[in-house]
Amino acid sequence: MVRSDNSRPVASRSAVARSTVSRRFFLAATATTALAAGLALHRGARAAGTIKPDDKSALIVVDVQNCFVDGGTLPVKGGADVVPIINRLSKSFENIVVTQDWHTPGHASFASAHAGKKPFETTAMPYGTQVLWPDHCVQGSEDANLHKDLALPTATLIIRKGFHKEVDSYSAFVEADGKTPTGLAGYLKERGITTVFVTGLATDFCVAWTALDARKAGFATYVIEDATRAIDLNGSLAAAWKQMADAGVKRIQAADIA
Ligand code: VGL
Ligand code: ZN
Repeated sequence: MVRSDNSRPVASRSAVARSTVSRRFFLAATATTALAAGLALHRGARAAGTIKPDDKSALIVVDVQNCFVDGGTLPVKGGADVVPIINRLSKSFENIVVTQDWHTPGHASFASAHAGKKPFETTAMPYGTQVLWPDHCVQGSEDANLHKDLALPTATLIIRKGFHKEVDSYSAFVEADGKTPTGLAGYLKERGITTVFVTGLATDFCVAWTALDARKAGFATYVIEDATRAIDLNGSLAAAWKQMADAGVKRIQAADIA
């Protein structure tokens, strides 16, 4: 406990000098600690390994597919880096669900399906603005397969999404029309899951939309940031984190998981 000098009615010169030195040191140390704590809080960090998933928790592994890593049709920078992190995390989870982006040939989210449009431009769809992508993750193709090093033998469900030709589905819960469920919420709820931890690709699209819909469906929701990688198109990553924070999605790191 730090005690004020005023509590000493008489102080010798040397005691005052000593206390000045120690107060200065204390202030400097406090400022440094506060700064470090501020940075840590800003990043959502907590003491390592303090979140322990239980039997009501599920790990959701979003779209860790060939299409989203180097050599794929819509590569996300550093996409393959999430594979060993997710494999390690999976050992802490009793319940694991995997998703696959699973488009028809000529899917409406492909720029090639819209005359005069190029990838990464947008178009108006009946359900809102749609970013147009290169052809990717076509059903049954090698490109749509899960990454070969993803090792999740205890995963119990693979949910495929984006298979309606005229509707995209970034979210693993609800298609982009905002109303067609994929069935994932029902599966998780029937199995008594209350908390989900979202990982995979891409942070600012399928991971974010999945996390936001998880909150809407009533799940406590964490995104494990370093187990995701982003596309970051026109500020989409910062916007996604803002939306997730506003919705009560908690941003954590893999080291936070016990
Ligand atoms: C995704 C763009 C298009 C994703 C899927 O998995 O984040 N992004 N389709
Ligand atoms: Zn897609």
